Amino acid sequence: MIICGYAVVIINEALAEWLRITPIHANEEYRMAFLKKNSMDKSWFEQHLRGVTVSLDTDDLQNYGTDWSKVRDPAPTAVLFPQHAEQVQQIVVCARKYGLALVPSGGRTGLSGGAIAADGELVLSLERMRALEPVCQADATIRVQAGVVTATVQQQAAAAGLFYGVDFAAAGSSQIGGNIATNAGGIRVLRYGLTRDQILGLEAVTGTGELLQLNHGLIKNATGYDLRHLLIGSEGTLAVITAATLKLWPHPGERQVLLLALDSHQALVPLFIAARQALALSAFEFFTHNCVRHVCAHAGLAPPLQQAAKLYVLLECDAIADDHAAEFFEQVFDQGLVSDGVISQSQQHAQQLWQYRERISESIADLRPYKNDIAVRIAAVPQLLQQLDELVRRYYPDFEVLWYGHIGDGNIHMNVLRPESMQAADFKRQCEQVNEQVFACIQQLGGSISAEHGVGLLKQPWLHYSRSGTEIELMRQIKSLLDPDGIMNPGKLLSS
Ligand code: S2G
Ligand code: ZN
Repeated sequence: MIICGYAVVIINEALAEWLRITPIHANEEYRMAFLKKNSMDKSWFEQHLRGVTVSLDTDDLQNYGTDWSKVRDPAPTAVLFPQHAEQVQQIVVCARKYGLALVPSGGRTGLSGGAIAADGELVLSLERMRALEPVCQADATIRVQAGVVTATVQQQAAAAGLFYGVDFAAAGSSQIGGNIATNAGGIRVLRYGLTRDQILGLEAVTGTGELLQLNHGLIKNATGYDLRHLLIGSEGTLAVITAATLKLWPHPGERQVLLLALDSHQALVPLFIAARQALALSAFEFFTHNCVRHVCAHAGLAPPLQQAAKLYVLLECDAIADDHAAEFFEQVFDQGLVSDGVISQSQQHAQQLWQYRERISESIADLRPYKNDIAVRIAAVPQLLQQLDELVRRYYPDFEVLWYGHIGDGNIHMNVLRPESMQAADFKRQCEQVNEQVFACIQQLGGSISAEHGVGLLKQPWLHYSRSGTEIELMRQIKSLLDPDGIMNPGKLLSS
């Protein structure tokens, strides 16, 4: 074989044309030679992707090539802005033909590096695909394109007297397509489930360039494998989500928030059981006192209670009569589960109390914490917290660790703050060493090393703690079927 890069490109191009498939193993070499040969300038895209908006601007490459994890420096080749599914198909077919990697991109609020483009990929941004249809009252659904912001869906549902069940702090920036690709959870999974549970119809373009219309908004459909659930949570590695039909719920009306002080994490599950029996719960969250300290400093808030507590529970339920609330509080106080508490007196007060939980993440974002987002069955939460507490004391004696999360679905966020005296690289290395211990606990409890933030780039080395070798091989085979050229978000979720 002639060895110069140019000749390799010619041979590969002929091969690709003949096979209509670019062999993934040739991709890197082929791609670099291709980029060089074709100097991938604006005219190349105008020629090969007619009608598709493309940006090669440095600012766009920097902005669209990263996500909230910032785990690698962005370095995409270009950012593409399709307006509809047919243009997404056009992009996939072109990427297959020339062996170019695609990174689907929504609101880029991900925390595991799933939307990072650091190796010359093409970022496929869905942000120009923002169409939404009117709410269908009969079906209690809304059909939206992938680029619609989560908060917009919430507003459209409320305007129609209905309720979109998924909510989290980043809802004002995240997009529905990205929520589906990562199966986003949030604060009300306890009552409404995950994003997965809201999807009645799904439109997507697979890595072969086929356009799928899945389930068509049906509630019942017993006609074989449910392919929408294969794509939900696949992090852009199988297909590009282009639209969805979302389930809407009856609006819950006025809600009550109780913020309760606890002396021990052993009280968490008994309190959860008591609350679920006594109240119509929609959320049951917890956080340690140092979370309150960071939120109060960040947001300029007074502490929620006069006396600082070891940890807190914030629960949300349907509005309750004063005497019922007092009765519940008295019950759990007498059982020694809580030491203090406050109940919201208005919807505005409820929203104020939510700030102590919802603003934790933003209050420490600048400190670049090392994040663990783990899950076990609710019954195993006390044992997990006990084991992790012992690990933290042994391996992180000088680190500040913030614990918060969603007891109502077994999801714990363990955020470790880097000591000022420690270099970022040393800190990351030490945290990753401790991961082996943390994830061994998770594995022993049958838990998940990534509850809601996805695997992306960051959690890949530890996937085997939650998924068996057989499962990982099956995932690889499914990927090779839906993305035979390996162009779909390569290197994410499954190591290449
Ligand atoms: C939460 C938000 C992201 C983070 O607050 O429940 O999922 O900081 C988190 O971990
Ligand atoms: Zn969370």
